Amino acid sequence: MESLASELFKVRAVKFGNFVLKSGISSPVYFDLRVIVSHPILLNQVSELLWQTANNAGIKCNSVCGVPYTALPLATIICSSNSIPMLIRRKEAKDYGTKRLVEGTVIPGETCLIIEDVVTSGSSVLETAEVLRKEGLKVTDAVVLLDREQGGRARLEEEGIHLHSVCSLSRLLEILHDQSKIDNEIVESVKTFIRKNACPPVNKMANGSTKQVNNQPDGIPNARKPYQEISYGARAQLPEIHPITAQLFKIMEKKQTNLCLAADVTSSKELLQLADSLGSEICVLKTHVDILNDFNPAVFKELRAIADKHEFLIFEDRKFADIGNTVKHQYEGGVYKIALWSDFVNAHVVPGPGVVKGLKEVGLPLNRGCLLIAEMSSEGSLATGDYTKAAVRLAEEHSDFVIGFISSSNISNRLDFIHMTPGVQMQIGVDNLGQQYLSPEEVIHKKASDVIIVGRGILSAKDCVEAARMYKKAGWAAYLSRLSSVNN
Ligand code: S5P
Repeated sequence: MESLASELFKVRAVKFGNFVLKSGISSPVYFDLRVIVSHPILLNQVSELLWQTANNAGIKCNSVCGVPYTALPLATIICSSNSIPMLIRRKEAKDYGTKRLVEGTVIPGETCLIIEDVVTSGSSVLETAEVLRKEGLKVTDAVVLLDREQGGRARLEEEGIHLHSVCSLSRLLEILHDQSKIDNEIVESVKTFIRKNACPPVNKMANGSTKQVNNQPDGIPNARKPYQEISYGARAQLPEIHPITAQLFKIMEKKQTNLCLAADVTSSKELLQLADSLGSEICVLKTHVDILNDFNPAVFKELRAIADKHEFLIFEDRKFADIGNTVKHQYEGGVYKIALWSDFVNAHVVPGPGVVKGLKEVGLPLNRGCLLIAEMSSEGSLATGDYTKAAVRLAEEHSDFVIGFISSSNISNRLDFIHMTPGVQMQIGVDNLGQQYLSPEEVIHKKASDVIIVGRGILSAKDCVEAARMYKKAGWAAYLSRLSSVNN
């Protein structure tokens, strides 16, 4: 164990410092076991230790399944070296062919052992166990390399799964301390962090399912706590952030702008002219391709070139709202071929998960992203309360593709999600069709959104460039005052 700990430290699979986690919490320790695939000796050593731990615990199993993705190579090595059948759990069911969630030969009634790299709350192991159990398999044990001791063991036990760990976080700290790799101060700060961040208890529901207790304030799921505030630039560096969100945060920091232009014009020439003259003021240009009177594909080639020149992203505000199979075609094909030129799109959540799954099939291979419309700026909007909460949950379940929300305020404490808010003008009020306007200060500072979306506030001005500069300045000032008021 001593040599393994020292190797993990050496290859930076375990790091000490200050790491902002997706939840916005700063952690003094961070594990990234994905790196071990680049170190074959270590990879074999970890696999061997996992299997030894299973044997020492007297576990009998018919097959082994690694929690995707980090534990997949570990399970493969274990199965190959010990001649045990392996099962692979898919994260997504394929839309074609066999539609299986588990690959390999499943014999209902047999026992499958789960392998995982790190356990915190136990939720990843549970997710995999649920899928295997639905196939009729028995899941009674899981073997993990590292138990962070944050409540995962107890949670799994409640679900009938015994957790066996090769090493606990406290043991790892002890070994690294003995090897003089970390000092007392680090050991204490990690221990305090673990104590304070134990996972919340679990509610047993009447129907037998379990649900994490929401201990966040004000009924909105995971509303951001005021002390969790970091810059756009720092958010770009968050672990496992979507590449589009990372790119967007970097652009915002570099150009000092959180302004998205709603380029609601009906001629292509006007669209391109606007993009070029306002490009340096904005981080995103939002289009409604279907309002152009003279659309042709060459326009979007040109728009892409302008976007690259001025460094902004293109967001087609298509508001997809159909079943998965239809939105797939709408996104990929037709005359507009939106997926070809738009960095990200948005979708209503009214159809349920299918709309995201359909879009994802097209967008994921192209590295595109999607915002979910969790709230709307129009008077009498029905997107409120439970609907908004459902949108947040859907985003969390598909964060490999969903990059954030269209919402009037901050609705998720995950700092890797971006919040974009339309209905912004200097002059607050309502237009004659029910569009409601708030000021940049209100939206960015008070409501803690990230990006202001401005259309007519700029487009109806005498001088669009000057108006865009004014919104850019106001949005950025509101962001700076939010940062300083929260962090001081
Ligand atoms: O709730 C919403 C969502 C969106 S994306 N309310 C909105 O107004 N929008 C879009 O933002 C709308 O389609 C339009 O393109 C832009 C607002 O334009 P403005 O002229 O009212 O600033």
